[in-house]
Amino acid sequence: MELTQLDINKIRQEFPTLGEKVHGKDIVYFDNAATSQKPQSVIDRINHYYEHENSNVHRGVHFLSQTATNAYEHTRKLIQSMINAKHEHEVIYTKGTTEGINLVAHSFGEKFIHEGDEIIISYMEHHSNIVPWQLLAERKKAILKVIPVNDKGELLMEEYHKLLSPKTKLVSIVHTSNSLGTINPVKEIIEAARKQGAAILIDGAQVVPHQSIDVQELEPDFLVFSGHKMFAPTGVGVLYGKEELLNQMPPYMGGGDMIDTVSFEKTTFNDLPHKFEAGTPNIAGVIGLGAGVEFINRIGYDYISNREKELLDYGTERFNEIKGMRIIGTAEKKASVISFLLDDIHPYDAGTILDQLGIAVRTGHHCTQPLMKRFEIPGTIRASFAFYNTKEEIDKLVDGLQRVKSMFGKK
Ligand code: C6P
Repeated sequence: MELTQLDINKIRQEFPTLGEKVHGKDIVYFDNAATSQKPQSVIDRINHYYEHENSNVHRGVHFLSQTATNAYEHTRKLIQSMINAKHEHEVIYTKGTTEGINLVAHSFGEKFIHEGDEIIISYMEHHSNIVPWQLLAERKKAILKVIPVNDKGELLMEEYHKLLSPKTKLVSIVHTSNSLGTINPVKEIIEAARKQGAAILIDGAQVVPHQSIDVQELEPDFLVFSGHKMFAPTGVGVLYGKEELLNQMPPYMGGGDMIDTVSFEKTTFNDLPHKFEAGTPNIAGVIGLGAGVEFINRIGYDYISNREKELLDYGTERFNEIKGMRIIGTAEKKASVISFLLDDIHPYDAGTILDQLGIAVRTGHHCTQPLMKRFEIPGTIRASFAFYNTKEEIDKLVDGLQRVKSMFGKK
């Protein structure tokens, strides 16, 4: 679908929070990598569920339960089609990316990781894709190996190929870095891991909201992402896993809905996907996630990624006009994230002044402390754009940064 600037203004009106005032100023929201804003259609869909459909799923023959179950399962179909999964039951609902990775670390790790096995991650992983593997490595006496990055914030692929060996049992890599914006060569990463017989998990938290992903083409074993970064509510996300592997993995949590039969002597488990969805799930969240996917479908990934590329290029150009600007993360392939430092001004101070101007950016280590250590910095100021942002908003941020500089007596 071809969208004009006029259309963007109209779409912005669908997001109530984009009309908010902060400290008396029109809000400029550049913290989309932390969480995106929600369109009215998602908010309305959640309200509709609570007002007209509220009931538990998979448990009742009554009308409301059937209605809620249908809506809940409809989202699964939408996700299946969005990522082109072969089977609907390869889509497992989680709380988000973090829970998806922990599920795999526990369940896959329990079955397939043994003493001396190796797990490969990278320097640019979010803590969610580091700590679960560290805990697993400790439990199993396995070894964690880390792919280094160059000064532009790109993976050193020759080092990756050297780290791979028949001992490698799992490679878990972020598709798009939340701190640097780097888009990793996941196809090459997956193919090389596959040759060694290793399983591959892709952390898709920062890609699924921006770019279309086809799991049958890429062929990861697992893909995880969060609803709240893709216009949907918090507390809901997805673990995609290949059927064959998921079937071999033990349950993560025990409880209602994940069982077939229970007796004190022996319990048997439900089929996929329910085996991994114990307890009453986040029904409203899942239904809201479906509305988020429908929103993305309406706008179209092509439009989203083209527009975000335009914003990234414009932002990078404008930021580079500022004296004392140091962009951290200058990879050839980048998503719409600009992380930077300004002279020797502490990111927290800059963030606080920008907030007074109504501008929301994130400051700090962005849950990537090892990466910050690699660049020998305490953290960055991060502006992350969504397709609904505008060049005028970027201009406001640039003016704001000049203001920050002058408050610190910088030329
Ligand atoms: N990054 C950011 O501001 P959860 O919290 O489970 O929805 O997502 C965790 C996560 C995992 N991987 C990547 C690449 C991520 O970016 C995130 C979340 C947010 O950058 C919050 S720290």
